[in-house]
Amino acid sequence: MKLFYAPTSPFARKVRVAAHEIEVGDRIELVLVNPWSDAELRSLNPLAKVPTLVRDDGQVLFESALICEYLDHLAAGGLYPAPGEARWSALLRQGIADGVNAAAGRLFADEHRSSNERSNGVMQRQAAAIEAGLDRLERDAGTLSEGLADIGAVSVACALGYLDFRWPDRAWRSGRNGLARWFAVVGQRSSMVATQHRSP
Ligand SMILES: N[C@@H](CCC(=O)N[C@@H](CS)C(=O)NCC(=O)O)C(=O)O
Repeated sequence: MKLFYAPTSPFARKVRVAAHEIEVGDRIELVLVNPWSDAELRSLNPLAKVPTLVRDDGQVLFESALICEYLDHLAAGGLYPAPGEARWSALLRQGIADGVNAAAGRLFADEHRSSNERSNGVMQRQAAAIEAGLDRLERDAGTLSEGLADIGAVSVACALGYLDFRWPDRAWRSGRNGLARWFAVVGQRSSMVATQHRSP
């Protein structure tokens, strides 16, 4: 399989961390691309976004949530609890973490636009989504898996890692001791260390 990715993408990192945790990483060839300019990526995925997975049979999957579920199915990985509260909680966490990442990505991009190309109102809305999303995750931080054993925990770890990458000085840990303590542990896992963000 080939995974088209960018080293700055928290969604691509989520797939890579999940693959590592369920031990399917060695079946994936990584293809580094710039999603803004890569013509092959556009030909595979009409949205030209990373992550995009080309399966061994040539079929193409995109959307990190789908790719993670596909890999988990291939590897019988167990990142998805059976239908019930544990599953709803894991998928809700994935949704919140992905939303935080989407807001953080837009905010970071806006911060690098000139003041006449950006809207303060939109930027405030993205910042509010990040803060409120983190507060919501903090509420149940005590039940997050320290083994990154489900897709919710993988997703939350990648969202926190992305904030540290984009804004090393942003005090997201302040008032969020549960998330901070948890991330200090899971951030050391080999899946997280092997997939650290870096500027291309
Ligand atoms: N919902 C998508 C989001 C993917 C996404 O937004 N990827 C960004 C990089 S973090 C991207 O490829 N952006 C390029 C673009 O928007 O053209 C997923 O979960 O895979």
